[in-house]
Amino acid sequence: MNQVSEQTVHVERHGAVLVTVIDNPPVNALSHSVRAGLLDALERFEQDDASKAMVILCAGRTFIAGADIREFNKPPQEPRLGTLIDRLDACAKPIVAAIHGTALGGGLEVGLACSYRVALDSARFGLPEVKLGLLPGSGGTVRLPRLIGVEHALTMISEGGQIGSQEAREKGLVDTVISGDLKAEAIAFAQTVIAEGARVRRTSDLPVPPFDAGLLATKRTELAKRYKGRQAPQIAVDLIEKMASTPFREAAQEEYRVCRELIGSNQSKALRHLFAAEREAAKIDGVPADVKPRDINKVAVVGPGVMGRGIAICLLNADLPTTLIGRTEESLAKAVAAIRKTYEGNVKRGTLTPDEVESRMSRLSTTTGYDDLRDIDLVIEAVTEDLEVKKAVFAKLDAALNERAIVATNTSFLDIEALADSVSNPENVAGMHFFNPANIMKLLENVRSSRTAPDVLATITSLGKRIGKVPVMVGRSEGFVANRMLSKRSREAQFLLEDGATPQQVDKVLSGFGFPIGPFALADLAGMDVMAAARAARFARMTPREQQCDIVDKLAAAGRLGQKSGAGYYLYGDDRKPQPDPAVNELLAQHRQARGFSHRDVTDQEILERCLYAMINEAAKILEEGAAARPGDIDVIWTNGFGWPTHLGGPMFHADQIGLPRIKEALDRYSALVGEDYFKPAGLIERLAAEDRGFYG
Ligand code: T1G
Repeated sequence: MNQVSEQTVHVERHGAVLVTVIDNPPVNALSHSVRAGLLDALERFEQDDASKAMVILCAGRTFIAGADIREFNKPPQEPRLGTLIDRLDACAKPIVAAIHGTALGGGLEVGLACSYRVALDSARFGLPEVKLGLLPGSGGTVRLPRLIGVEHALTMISEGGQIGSQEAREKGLVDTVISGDLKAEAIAFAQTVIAEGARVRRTSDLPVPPFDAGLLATKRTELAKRYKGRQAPQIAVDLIEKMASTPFREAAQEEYRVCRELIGSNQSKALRHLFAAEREAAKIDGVPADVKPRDINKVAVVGPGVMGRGIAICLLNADLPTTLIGRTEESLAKAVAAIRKTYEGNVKRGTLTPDEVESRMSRLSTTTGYDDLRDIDLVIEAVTEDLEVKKAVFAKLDAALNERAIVATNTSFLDIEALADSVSNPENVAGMHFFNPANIMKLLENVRSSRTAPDVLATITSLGKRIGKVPVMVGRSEGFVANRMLSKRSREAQFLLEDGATPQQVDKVLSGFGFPIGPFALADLAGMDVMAAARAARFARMTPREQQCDIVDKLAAAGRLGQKSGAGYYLYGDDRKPQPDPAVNELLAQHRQARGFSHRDVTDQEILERCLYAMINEAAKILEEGAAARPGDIDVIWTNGFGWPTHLGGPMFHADQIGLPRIKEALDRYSALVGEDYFKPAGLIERLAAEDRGFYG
C-alpha cells in the first residue's frame, strides 16, 4: 500500500477476519487517499487466502460521511468512488460494514455495496446529496430500493433525511444493531458469517421489489410544493422510475451520468457554496479557533413575551435549565401556558413524546425577581424594544449576576454599545438576535460590540449551534445585517406602489423569484399596526420621500391591520388567502395624487431589480463598514433568515452570477430614476465592477 494511503487507511488481521480502518478526520470523507487506501486493502483481502471475511470501519466520530465535497470542483481522480464500489460489489468473499455516527451519501453507498451491515444503536443513515443539489452517484438509487423498498428509498433520496439504526434494521438496511464495542462485535459477526459458509450477498442481485407506480406522481407533487424551484428532488423521482424498469448496470450508469451533470449545475454550486459558507460563518473573524467558550449550564430569559417564549423553547429543547424572568406572576403564567401549548402541538405532530415534553417543562422555572441569579451563566434579554427599558433591565442584571455571566440582548436594532455602558463588565455583553418565531427560524445574528470578550463571542456562537441555530457574527449597524437589508427591499416595494405597481404584482414577482412570501402579504401577516410602529421608531432617520410614503399609516388609520382585521393590503376570507382589494387600488390612486405621482406601468423586471439590487448594494456597504466579515456570512443570513431561495445561493452569490458590471449599470439607471440617495452604487461595487470581479473574486 502506498505511504499516503496507509496514513488514511490501515488493515489489521484478527484471525480469519481482515479489519480495514479508515482514519480521515473530521468525518472520514471519501477523499482520494481514502479511495486509494480502501482499494489497496480490498486487493490485499482478495489475494490473502487466510482472510475469509473483511470488516470496514472508521476511526473517530463517524463512519464515512460521504464523498469529499471539496473535490467536486476538481476533475475526478481514479480510483473513482464508482470504481471502488464496483470492486466491493464484485468481491468473492464477504465484507461487513461496521457503522457508527452518520453513514451518509457515498459512505452509505460503500455500506450498500458490502454483503452485510452492522451498526451501533446510535448510528444514523442518509443519502443527503439532494441537499447539495446532487443525487447519489455511486449506487444509492439502484441499491437502496432493492433493500428497503422503492417508497422508503425514494423518500430518503428525494428529501435527504436520515433514519436511525432501529428503523434501518426494521427496513432491512442493517443486519444487526450493536450497543457495545462496535469493532469487537463486528469481528464476531464476521466470524459467524465465516462459520456459516462465508456467503456473499450482493444487493445488485436483488430484484426491485414491486411498488405502486402511483406513488411517483404523488411524490412529484409533494416535492414540487416542499422544494419550490429545486431540480434535484424531481430528478430523483425520474431516476427511481427509470431504475425500476432498467437492468442494474444500465441504471447505475445513468445514475452516475446524472450525478456528474448535477455537480456542474448552478443549483448545486449554490447549495455547496452555502454548505461551506455556513461552516465558515461559525469561525469568528479575529477570534482564534482555540479560544474556549465559557461553560453554559444554567440560563435565564428576561421578558415572557412572544420572543422570550420562543427563545426559552430553544434553550429547553437543548436540555438547558432555564429561568424565565417577568414583571408579574400573571405574565409568567401565560408564558408557561403558551410554551406548554407549543409543545403539545409537537406531540400532536409526533415530533415529541409526552415524556419529552414533561422533561423539558421540568427544566423551566419562573421568577419576578432578580435576587436568585448568582448561578446563571448567561441571560438573554428580550423585553420591549426601548433603550431605556432595556438599560434598566441591564442595570438590575448587573447587580444580580456573577461577574462571569454573559448578558445578551435580543434587540433587533438598538445600540449594543449603549447597553454595554450600563453594566460593570461590558466585555460580557453581546447581542443574540433571534427571528420570530424564535423556536422555528434557524438564523441567529450574534452581535459583537467593540468590547465583547473573545471567549464571549465563542460562547454565543457555540451556544447558537447547541440550540440548533445557524449563528452568524455581525458588527454594529442599524438593523445589523438582516433587517438593514430587508428595510431597503421594503422601501423599494413601497416606492414601487407610488410609481404604479400593485401589491399583488410586487408580491408575485418576489415570490416568483423564490421568496416564501411577498413583502405585502408579509406585512399583512405582521400587522399594519406593528409596521406603523416600526415606521414611527425609524421616522427621524428616514429620507423625506420615505417619510412622505405613508401608505402603511394610511392603511392602519383605516383599520386595515392585515390578516388580524380581515383586510390590509389584501382582503382575507376564512381561508386567510390574500385577495386583491379594489379599495386598496383606490387608496393608492389617492395617495399618488396627493403626492404628485402619476401612475405608470411598472415592469416585473424593474420590480425585481429594484428590490434585489437595493439589498445587494446595501450588503456591499455592510461589507465595506465591516458590519459583516464575509460575503458568505450575508448569504448565510439571508438564506436562513428571510428565505432567500437556497438554490440561488444567497444575495452575494446571486450577484456574482448576474455580474457586478451589470448590477452597477442597473444601479446607475435606478439612481437616475429613483434618486442617488437610494441607488448610488457602493464603492465596493464600483471597484469590483471596474475590475470585472465579483464579491467572491
Ligand atoms: N466532504 C468534505 N468535508 C466535509 C464533509 C464532506 N462530505 N462533510 C463535512 N465536512 C467537513 C465540514 O466542512 C467541516 O469542516 C467538518 O467536516 C465538520 O462538519 C458520491 C456525490 C457529517 C452530519 O452531504 O452533513 O457523497 O469547517 O461542521 O455539524 O453519492 O458535516 O471543520 O473545516 O458539518 O458534526 C454527501 C455533509 C456528499 C454530508 C457532520 N454527504 N456533511 O456535521 O460537523 S455527496 C453529505 C454533513 C456524495 C455520493 C455523493 C455534516 C455531518 P471544517 P460539520 P457536524
